Amino acid sequence: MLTARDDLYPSRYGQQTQWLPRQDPVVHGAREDLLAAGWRLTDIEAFERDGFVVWNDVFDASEIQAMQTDALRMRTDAACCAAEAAITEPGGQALRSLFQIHASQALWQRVAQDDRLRARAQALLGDQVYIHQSRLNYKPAFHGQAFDWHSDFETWHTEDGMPRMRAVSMSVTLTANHAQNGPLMLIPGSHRQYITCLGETPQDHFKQSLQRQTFGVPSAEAIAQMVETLGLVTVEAAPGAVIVFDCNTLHGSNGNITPWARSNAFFVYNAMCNAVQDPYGPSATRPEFVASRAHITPIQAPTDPAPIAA
Ligand code: 6CS
Ligand code: FE
Repeated sequence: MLTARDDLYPSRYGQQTQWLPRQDPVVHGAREDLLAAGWRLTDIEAFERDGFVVWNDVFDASEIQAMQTDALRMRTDAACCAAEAAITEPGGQALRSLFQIHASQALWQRVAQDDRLRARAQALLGDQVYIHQSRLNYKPAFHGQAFDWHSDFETWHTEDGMPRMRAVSMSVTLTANHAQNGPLMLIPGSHRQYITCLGETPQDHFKQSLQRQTFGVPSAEAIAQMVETLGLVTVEAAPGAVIVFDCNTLHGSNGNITPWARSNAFFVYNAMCNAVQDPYGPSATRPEFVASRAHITPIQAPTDPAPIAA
């Protein structure tokens, strides 16, 4: 009999990488609910098999224009850039990420509530959902730096106390994601195994990991073996696409030295029944801007269903 605090996914202990089996479904909801929310059957099958799926042309040009305008506004807004939720690129001043955009900015709250995201996440996870984390990753032209290979769930479980694999990320492409400007790379099928990481979590790890994550990342050998077996997919997409990926799908992205920013807005939907508890690792809880904890309530449909506009 499992107790509520049994840790099915222990990580960052011992000397050896372990490959543990996933003990949670990938698609939690009923197929008819996913279809009713706008999932196509081929997408459901792809998500189940690969741990991600890409929807093109979800948001139209005017909606993307509104998001791009607001992303640029926030990037030059002194209050936004001074906030704890603003993370600069390692060793530089360029803005790398702006967290908690769903809670601090009206436009992004509206995007997070949108049926094309929220309703589809709710159907996939088979429960009401809340935003565990949101962020705008700017990956600026010339200065955008890499995101090392990782499973988000490994961090959210170990450092935030997310019990099970019942969360999904939805990444809206605000600019063209080319092969050259540091697009998201994913390992198809990697969501089915949980690769434990080595090394103990440093104190206040988020102050380093959000700039460059070196703990809670699988070993190079494990990544090489996964890629050898499963391959590697680079997502190239026009603005307005949505990259939907399971919380445990291994992903990363290269730096960006091109003149073209690769800016994406990420919303992480977690099932209410999977709300974060105490961290499963030894570290202290992370701040609210990285992991919602203080007021966990289901995200609702937009009160104003008008198209997204600045
Ligand atoms: O620590 C986190 O929660 C963040 N780190 C990465 C590299 N991806 C997920 C999330 O943004
Ligand atoms: Fe990530």
